[in-house]
Amino acid sequence: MVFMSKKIEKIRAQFPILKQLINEKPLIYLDNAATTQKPKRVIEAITNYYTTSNAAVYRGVHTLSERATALYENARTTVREFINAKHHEEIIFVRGTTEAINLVAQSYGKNFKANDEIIITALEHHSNIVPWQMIAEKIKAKLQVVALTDDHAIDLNHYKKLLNERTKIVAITHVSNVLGNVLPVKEMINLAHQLNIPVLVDGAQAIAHLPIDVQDLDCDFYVFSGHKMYAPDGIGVFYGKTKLLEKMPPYQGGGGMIKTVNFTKTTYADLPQKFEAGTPNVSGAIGLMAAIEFLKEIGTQIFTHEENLTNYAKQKLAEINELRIIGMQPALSVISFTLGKIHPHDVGTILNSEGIAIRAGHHCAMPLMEYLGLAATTRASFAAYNTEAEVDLLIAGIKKVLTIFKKKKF
Ligand code: 7TS
Repeated sequence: MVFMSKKIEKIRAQFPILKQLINEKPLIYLDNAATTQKPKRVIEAITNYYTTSNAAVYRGVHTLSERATALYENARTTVREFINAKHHEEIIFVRGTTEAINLVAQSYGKNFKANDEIIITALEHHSNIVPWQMIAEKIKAKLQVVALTDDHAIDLNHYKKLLNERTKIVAITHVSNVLGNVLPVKEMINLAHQLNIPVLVDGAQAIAHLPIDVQDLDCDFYVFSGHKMYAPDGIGVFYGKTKLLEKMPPYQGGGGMIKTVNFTKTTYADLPQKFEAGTPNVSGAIGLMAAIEFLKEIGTQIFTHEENLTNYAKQKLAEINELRIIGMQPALSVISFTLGKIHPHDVGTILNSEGIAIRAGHHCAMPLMEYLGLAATTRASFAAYNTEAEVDLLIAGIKKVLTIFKKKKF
């Protein structure tokens, strides 16, 4: 434990933003499921790039362009190794999870026909619902939603019943952004593959908290956002198996994604450029590479720290009578709760006055909220730099909320 807390202190020291006071209290940042803070090496990698190497990639014959291209492709290699993808061209840089899912829905979805079926789950973020709805509406396909069991796990029997020869794709989150539960994705992939159905896994909430091996999972697509794994905004990863990517039409047209263009016919570039139209986010990719180096350096034992911290927080929160933890499954780094009849926005505002940042609302998962019979929850989510002492201050903050509302006789 002493060893671990020294390690966490070392990690914290790498995050300049954590050193500030908010409302005269030390910042306690517990909104990591929304976005994580950035370590110095990520900030420095971006500054360095703009100080020494900034140029348009692929297009120039000059030194800076060559340097920028090499860095951009190194970032791709770093991502490939990080998720254990087989081929370099299977890593496509996108804006984030949302863009990656839209890409698959618009491109892979081009083959869908009326009455085809798309399977998602009741736990999905809007990003893994709306793009499918859009394509389903256009071609009159059907969205099928896997139900949850009474204890909020995926109902695998229902899933098995939904899988059939009309199913064209399964799109599932790896970890819920509201309840924090880890889905049995490997088993779900295996079941879909028995019917030759491809599976997209939304890894937005998993990538910073679990080791990811896309070959071991055998998923067909894996997507995630850099900003939830200590990297900058506006950069994300779309992984796809080569044989599927080769068959898919480009999602966007423009510069960089072509071989030849004339006014009657355009031929497309090979992978991965086929899916990277326009000037890419080079500094973002370099920031992502630095974030992966950071994650590699802190090592996977940090995941155990996050798990212990989540369990500790759950145990402490459960001791508060008025508080109800939402979700009955073991959680990974995310805890949602309600506090009597106090609105989560009020909880969030009072916690903010104590320097504590949490999220309140529907967490872009309105169908799940409806399923749970709730309008909103308060959500605390953890990252590598959070500590037990911060959880204790969260608990004290929540007790303060209760005291304020008791005085108001709410
Ligand atoms: N999928 C999941 C499971 C998510 O949690 C999020 C973002 C997204 C997709 C979309 O990611 P983006 O980077 O493309 O926006 N989730 C949250 C959240 O829980 N609070 O703020 C954003």
